[in-house]
Amino acid sequence: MKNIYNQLLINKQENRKMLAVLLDPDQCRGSLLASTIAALKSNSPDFIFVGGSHTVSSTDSLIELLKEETTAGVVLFPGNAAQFSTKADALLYLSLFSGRNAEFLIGHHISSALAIKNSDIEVIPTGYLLIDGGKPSSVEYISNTRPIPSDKNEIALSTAVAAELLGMKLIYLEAGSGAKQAVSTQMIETVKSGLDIPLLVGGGIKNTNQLKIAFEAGADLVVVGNIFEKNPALIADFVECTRDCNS
Ligand code: 1GP
Repeated sequence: MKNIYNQLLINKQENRKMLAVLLDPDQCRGSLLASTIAALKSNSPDFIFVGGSHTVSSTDSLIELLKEETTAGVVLFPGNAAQFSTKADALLYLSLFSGRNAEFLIGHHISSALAIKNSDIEVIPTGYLLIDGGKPSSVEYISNTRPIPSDKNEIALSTAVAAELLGMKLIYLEAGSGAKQAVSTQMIETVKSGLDIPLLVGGGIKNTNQLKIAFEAGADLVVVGNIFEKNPALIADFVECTRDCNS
C-alpha cells in the first residue's frame, strides 16, 4: 500500500510542493490516452487523480492501465458514487462543504459507504469547496449548488475551518475544470492561514506561472487537468516547475 495521505503530510511538513495530474476517463482515451501515458512515464507527477463531475465511463480500466504503466499514486476524485473503484490507491471522499445540497454533503457517501468499507482502499475525507471561477462550472450545475464568490475570502476560510473541525483531512479549493479564473492568491493565503491540514487547489490553472503563484500563496498540492487534454506534453513543464519550486 502506498499510504497516500502520509506522503501528503510528510511533503507538507517538509514544505515540498506537489502536483496532481487529473484525468477524466470520458476524455482521456484513444490517442490522447496514449500520449498522456507517455508523458506521465517520462515525467511523473506526485499523483494522478482520476474522475470528473460529469464522468460516465468506468474508472476501472483507466486506473488499471495507469497502475501498470506509471509509478505515481493513483487517487480517485469521484463526481458521484458510481465512479468508485477498488483499483485506486486512495479515494478522496469528497464532501461539498460550500454547498447546501445534502446529496453532495452526505448522500453519495451513504450510497458508496459499504462498498468502500469492504474494500481495502485508503479513504481520505476531503472538504471540497467550490469557488466562483468566472463561469458556471460542471460541479455547480451537477450539484445544483452555488459557489463561494471569488472575493469572499473569509467565507472560504470559515467553511474550510469548519470542515477541518469536522474531521476532514484535506481541503480542496476548486474553481471548476477549465475555470476562467483560478482561485485567487488572496483566498489561498487566507484559507491556508487557518488550516493545519494540507490544502489542495485546482481549476483553471493553465500555465506554470499560475502553478508557481498557487504554490507561493500556500497550496500544498495543485491539481491540473484541462490544459493537459489539449496538450499532454505540457505535463513535463509542470513537473519541472514543481521540482524547481522545491529546490
Ligand atoms: C478540476 O481542479 C481540477 O476539478 C482541475 O481543473 O481541469 O481546469 O485544470 P482544470
